[in-house]
Amino acid sequence: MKIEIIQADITTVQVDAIVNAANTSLLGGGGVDGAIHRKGGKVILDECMTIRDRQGNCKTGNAVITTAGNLPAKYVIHTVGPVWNVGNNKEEQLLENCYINSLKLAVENNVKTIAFPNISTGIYHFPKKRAAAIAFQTIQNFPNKDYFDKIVFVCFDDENFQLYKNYQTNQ
Ligand code: AR6
Repeated sequence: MKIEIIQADITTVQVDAIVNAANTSLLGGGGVDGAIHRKGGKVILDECMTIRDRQGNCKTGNAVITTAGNLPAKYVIHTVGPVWNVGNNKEEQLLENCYINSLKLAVENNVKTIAFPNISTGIYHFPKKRAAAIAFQTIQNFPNKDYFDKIVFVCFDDENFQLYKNYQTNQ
């Protein structure tokens, strides 16, 4: 399994699945979630609504999958990151769960290439350095990691891009 780090808008990335940093409603929002729904089109929202009708809200740390509408990817895996609250609400474990549950769904859907945004590090204010370490460690510890051809960390802001590059260099 190859790990790639790029600085880009995740809606332009050509992989089997991109991951969305969603919220429990699954109905869209700002940040990367807004960009994915805007560019992917209504089909993504329709599928999210069908999932909501079936199971209700998506709990923090869990993930669901839809098709990707007009995006170059085949699927969008929507996961709900924790809102950072001084670290007292199991935020680290919940962020780890986001990566694990997204990877599990990917394996179940024959996704061989997957791109992750820096979940929770925008509107949800998770400290970026800790989030980067969790992202790397969780992927490296995933039992089925060699199932994947490629896992891409898509950084948007300069700070995250530098942190991910440094983390990889210093390993
Ligand atoms: N491509 C890749 N990364 C992006 C993009 C993009 N187009 N746009 C932003 N980022 P955020 P969260 C980065 O706020 O913190 C939404 O309203 C951004 O720089 O999108 O998990 C949801 O509906 C940051 O590093 O997600 C939720 O309510 C990272 O994506 C809430 O925000 C995550 O930032 C989720 O907050």
